Amino acid sequence: MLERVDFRAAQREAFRSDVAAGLSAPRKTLPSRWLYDDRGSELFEEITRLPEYYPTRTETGILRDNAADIADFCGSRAVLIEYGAGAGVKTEILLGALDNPALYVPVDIAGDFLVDAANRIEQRFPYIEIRPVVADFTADFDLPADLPKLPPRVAFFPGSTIGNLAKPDAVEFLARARAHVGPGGRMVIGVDLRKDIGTLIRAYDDAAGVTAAFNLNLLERINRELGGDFDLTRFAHEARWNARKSAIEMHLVSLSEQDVEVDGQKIRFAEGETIHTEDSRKYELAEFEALAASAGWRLAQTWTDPDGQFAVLGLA
Ligand code: AVI
Repeated sequence: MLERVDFRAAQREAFRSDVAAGLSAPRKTLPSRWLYDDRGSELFEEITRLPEYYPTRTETGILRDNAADIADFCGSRAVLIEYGAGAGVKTEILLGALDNPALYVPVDIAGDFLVDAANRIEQRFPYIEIRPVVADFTADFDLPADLPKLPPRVAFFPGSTIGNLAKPDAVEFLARARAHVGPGGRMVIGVDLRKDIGTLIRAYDDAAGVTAAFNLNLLERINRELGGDFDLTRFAHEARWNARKSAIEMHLVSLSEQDVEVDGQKIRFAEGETIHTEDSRKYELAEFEALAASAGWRLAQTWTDPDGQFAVLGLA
C-alpha cells in the first residue's frame, strides 16, 4: 500500500502565498480548494447529507439507477481513473457494476485521504488492483508510465466538482483527462444543472448553518495555520446567485469596518466588503456539451434524475 506522503510543508507555503495575494487584491478572494482542511472536509461530508443539498443524493441515485448502462458504456476490463479520491459510495456503485475492471487508479493531492480511500476500496473489492497516484489533478501531471495503455481507460469525475473550476480551468482539466485516457478512452462525469434560484440558494445556505460553518472555517484555518486574528463573529456566510456566470458564489461578509492581521500583514475591511471563497457553476446541458467538445470530447450519453436537477454524462 502507498506510503504516507507528507505534503504539508509545500501546501502550507502555497496556502500562505494564496492568502497574501487574495486578501490584498482589490476584490478579496481565496481559492476554494483551501476550504478542505480536516475540519472543512468533515463539514463538507455533513453538507452532502443535508436535506437542502440535493447534488450528492441525486447523483448517487442516477448512478444507482443506471449502473448497468454506465458500466456498459465503460466497457469490460476498464482501467478506472478517478480524479479526487473519496467519492465513497459513488465509486463503489461504479466499481461494483463494471465488468471485470482491470485497475482502479484514484488520484488525489491529499496522501492520507488517498490511502484511506484506497484501503476502503481494497476491503470492499479485494479482486480489483489499485494504483493510487498522489497528484494535484487541477494541475498538469502524468499518470505512471506502466499503466495499461489499451482502452478502455475511463476517467471518473463525480460530484460536480467541475463546477468549482473557472471555465478555462475546466477545459484544461477535461483536455488533460482526454490525454490521460488516450484514443478510444471515455469519461463519466457529474454535472450540476441550472435550476430555480431558490433551490440553489437553499442548497448553499442551509437552515442548520453547516455551509456557513464550512465557509467560516476558512478564516479559522488562516488563524490556526498562518497566525491570523480573524474574529469569526464579525464575518457572515453569504450564498449569491451570479446570473452572468451561472454560478452560486460563496462569500464571507465583513459585518463591520475592521482590521485583521495575517502573517504580519494588516488587512482592512470595509463594512459589507466580502471575501469571495467559491464559485459553483450550474450548466445547461448544451453549454457543457460545447465546453467538453472544446476539450476534445463528444457527449455520448446523458443520464439524469426525473426532475432534471443533475446529469451524469458519458463522454467519448
Ligand atoms: C465540492 N463541490 C462540488 C461542492 C459544490 O456544491 O460546489 C462544494 C460546496 N460548497 C458549498 N457546498 C458545497
